[in-house]
Amino acid sequence: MKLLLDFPTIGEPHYAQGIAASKIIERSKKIYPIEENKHPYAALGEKQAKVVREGNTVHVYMTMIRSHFAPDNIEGIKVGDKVYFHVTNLEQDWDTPHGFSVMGARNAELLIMPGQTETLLWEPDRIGVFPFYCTDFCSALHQEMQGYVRVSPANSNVPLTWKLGDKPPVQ
Ligand SMILES: [Cu+2]
Repeated sequence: MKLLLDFPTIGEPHYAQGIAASKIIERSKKIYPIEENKHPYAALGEKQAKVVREGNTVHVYMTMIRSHFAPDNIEGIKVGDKVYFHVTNLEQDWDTPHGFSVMGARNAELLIMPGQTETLLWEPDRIGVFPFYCTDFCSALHQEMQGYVRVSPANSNVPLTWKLGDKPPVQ
């Protein structure tokens, strides 16, 4: 590759690389059309958001759009569960990726492009209330984009419920 430019970036702790925009623009994918999303755990609208328990495995069918998650409040997760967050970015504006992370997860956060669904596994190992949140700056309300999961003891019988905002919980 031909070196075009090389210099230290004073005052910044990272290095930079550059490439001609013309090499990228033609290959850039701007939108993942939501109607083409065939992910088996996608929620293609907030009405499809749900939480399903199968033994110790919990599947969260979650949506994200500026500036909230659905559901944003989940109860009835237990210590020792394997919780799969299947998070669908409902945006159909290009350049509006959202991120997803949950406190205590031992893997990297997700970066989810508009129209895509990605999955994060979380295995809560202690009781408590754990926030999940958007990790990619998405708008002025980015900091509001969060929710909570309550983790109960392994032997508790707290029912699995979830809700969005002030709506009553779904069981
Ligand atoms: Cu976001």
